[in-house]
Amino acid sequence: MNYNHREIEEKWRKRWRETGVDKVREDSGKPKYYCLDMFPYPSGNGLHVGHWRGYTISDVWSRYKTIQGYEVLHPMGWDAFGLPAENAAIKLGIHPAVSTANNIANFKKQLQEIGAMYDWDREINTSSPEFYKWTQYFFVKMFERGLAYRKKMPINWCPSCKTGLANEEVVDGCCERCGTEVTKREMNQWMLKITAYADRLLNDLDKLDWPDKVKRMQAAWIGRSEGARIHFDVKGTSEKLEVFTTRPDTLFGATYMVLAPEHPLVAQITTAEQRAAVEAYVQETLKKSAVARQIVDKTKTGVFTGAYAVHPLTGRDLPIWIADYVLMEYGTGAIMAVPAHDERDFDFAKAFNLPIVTVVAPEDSSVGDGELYVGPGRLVNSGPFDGLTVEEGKKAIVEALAERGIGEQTVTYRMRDWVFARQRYWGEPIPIVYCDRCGTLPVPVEQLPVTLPDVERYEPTGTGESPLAAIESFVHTTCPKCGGPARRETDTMPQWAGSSWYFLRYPDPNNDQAPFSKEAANKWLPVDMYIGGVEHAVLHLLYARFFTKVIHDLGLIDFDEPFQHLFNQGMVTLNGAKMSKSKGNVVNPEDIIEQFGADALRMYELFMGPPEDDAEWNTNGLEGVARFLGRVYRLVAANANHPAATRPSLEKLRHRFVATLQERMDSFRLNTAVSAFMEYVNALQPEAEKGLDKATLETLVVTIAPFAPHLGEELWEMLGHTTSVFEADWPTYDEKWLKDDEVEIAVQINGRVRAKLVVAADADAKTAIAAAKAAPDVAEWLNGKVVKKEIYVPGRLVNLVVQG
Ligand code: ANZ
Ligand code: ZN
Repeated sequence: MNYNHREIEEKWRKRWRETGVDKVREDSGKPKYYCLDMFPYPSGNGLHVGHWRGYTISDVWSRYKTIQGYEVLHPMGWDAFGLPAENAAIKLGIHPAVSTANNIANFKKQLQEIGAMYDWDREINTSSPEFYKWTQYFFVKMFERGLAYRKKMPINWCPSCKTGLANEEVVDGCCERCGTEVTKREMNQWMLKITAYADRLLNDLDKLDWPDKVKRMQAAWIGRSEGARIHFDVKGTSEKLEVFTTRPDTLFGATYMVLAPEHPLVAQITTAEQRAAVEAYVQETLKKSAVARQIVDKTKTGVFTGAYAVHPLTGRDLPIWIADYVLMEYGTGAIMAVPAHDERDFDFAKAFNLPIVTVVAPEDSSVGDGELYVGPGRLVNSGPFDGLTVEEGKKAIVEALAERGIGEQTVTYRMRDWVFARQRYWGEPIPIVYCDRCGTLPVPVEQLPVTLPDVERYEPTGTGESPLAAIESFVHTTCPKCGGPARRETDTMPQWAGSSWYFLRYPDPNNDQAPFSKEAANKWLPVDMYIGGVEHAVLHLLYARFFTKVIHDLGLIDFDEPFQHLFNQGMVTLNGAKMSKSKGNVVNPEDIIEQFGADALRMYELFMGPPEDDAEWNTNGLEGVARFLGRVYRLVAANANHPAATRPSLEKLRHRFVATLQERMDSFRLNTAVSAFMEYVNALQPEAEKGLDKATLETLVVTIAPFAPHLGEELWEMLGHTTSVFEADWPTYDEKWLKDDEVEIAVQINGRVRAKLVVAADADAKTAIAAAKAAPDVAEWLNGKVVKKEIYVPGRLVNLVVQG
């Protein structure tokens, strides 16, 4: 009668493997449910109990949905390309393919130990040619549609990883992976035109059941700004200077212009006297990160170019400066400065003694001339536009400019196109061939995959070329068009490529004719529940949404958003810090499973706290959960062979438990769902002497099975069932058992008990007093008297104070 977790867990894991209980049945006829984990990067460190929080949540949820009657797709795979495997290869001299395979084997073993219900027949690996063939295929399709293009441009360059980085991989001016400060470097880059999808990526956020925080982060990343472009003449030249502004209404307040130091016009317009100062400043700026340059309250620096622009409406001269607070990557890389109404311009004007002209005044004229004012109001000092509101002014001024052909309404995005090339080895080769005669050509689809060749040395060359460039047999190929000699592209795709569409592959993982069949994808997607860390709020989730939209537009799927519901689990901390191998504060799941069992670990992972919040690991808490599972085991075992007859007290507890659990599951409060079991078992304890009935035992076992699947199966078998508990039905409850009890209350008149009355225990004062007054004995007493005061003590008494 003792709970032997080792024996039970081993027994059921073996049984599941034999019966294939976790395999998806495509023909079951049940409604589908796709529950997906963000697949892991198989690192050499293995998984610690912190990683298991997310995997536990998704597995519990998948099993819950299974018992609820859904056909659940809950697959797992490996995001296997990327820098860490390659960096490890350089350090340890092991081929990335070998170390990746070892790491995958270890991860898989670990995941099987938590009893997770993955359908391993659908396992995918982004670094396998069968998979990356299709990643390359999507690149070719994008190339054909003009969505993949090559461009010489300054890119973020990590001097330590010796590779280009996407903007998304630069955090606070440093490389996301190694922390080295990122510099700029001019290189030919493959780019994906994600900006063509900016509006859809923004607008379709509305369709998604995602945490607001994540939606806001994506919206901020896309950064849509409505405004205008305005053209200024550069005085004494034929050059035009174009600015982007969100405040065309303040045009009359522009008193100077600012170019980003990298702006191409700088060299042309700078006067001889100013050249030296300008060049020095440009050099200085190139060393700074975009983030450092944008800090609002930092001291403003800049240099006058010696040149002037002409105000398009007043004809006044506006000195043209360069300053690092204007970024080349945003808008047009140039601004009209309006110091009276923009904080950064205001600080700059103060620092360099430039004029400040107020052109918007608040209705109560509480702000004086030359002071900073960023609020609403009416235009002043703006010639024919005086008196208009800010909104009216924007419209009228843009119209006036548009008539003269020197300005137009426009939208600008913060998001840039996606730098889609890395000068590294361990990634998907970009399937492009260069022919001297035919130009740049995609590798024909029937020749895919372009397989990653073996190399001797993984070190990036540092010349800006990937290690593949040194492999003659890879580089030299024949042109797919003319058959003449040609060269292959040697850059590889970024880490994010495979993860941008892997979720589409699980429904049809072995297809070698297409990335997936349309039918399979349309059947299973969108993903119903996507579970993973909040660190993917922007990059992965944005790229995956972009790929999905492109694939939709290629006609390969009918939906255009991949993940309907997103859940971000909180982190597990130890001593207040995020668990991580590098910090040395990890708890090893193997040890925990050996001592307490996988079921206890699973349940504890949920019990730690609200699933979306960070939670501190506490071994005492885990022990408590393990003891609780022992109690459940003994409670069921003691009654399994001779269940008692049903009785109302058990019925009531059971229906109430099911209702409570249901409510907590539906609102995804999985920690309180675990407490519901504890509350239920506590309430059953006094009933246990009289014995528990079959319905009580089965309800407990079926509902606990998603949380503690090994124990669930064991007890289900003990109750005489020969099929898996996951084929059982989720229990329902009857409202009638939820109604509260009735209680007997006393009715006093002037402090003396005159009658007894039965009311609902949760009756409110009004109902109880009305019932008291209407009671036969009481009504008699009240006859002809005036009730001065009515008091209700819930569950106890009604006191009526009467006169006369
Ligand atoms: C004149 C003006 C007057 C502006 C005013 C603001 C207030 P968001 O909302 O982020 O789109 N700007 C434009 N391009 C820039 C660049 N490359 N680097 C730095 N700043 C730039 O901000 C748009 C505003 O930021 C633009 O509107 C411009 O300043 C500035 F009372 O133009 B504004
Ligand atoms: Zn050719």
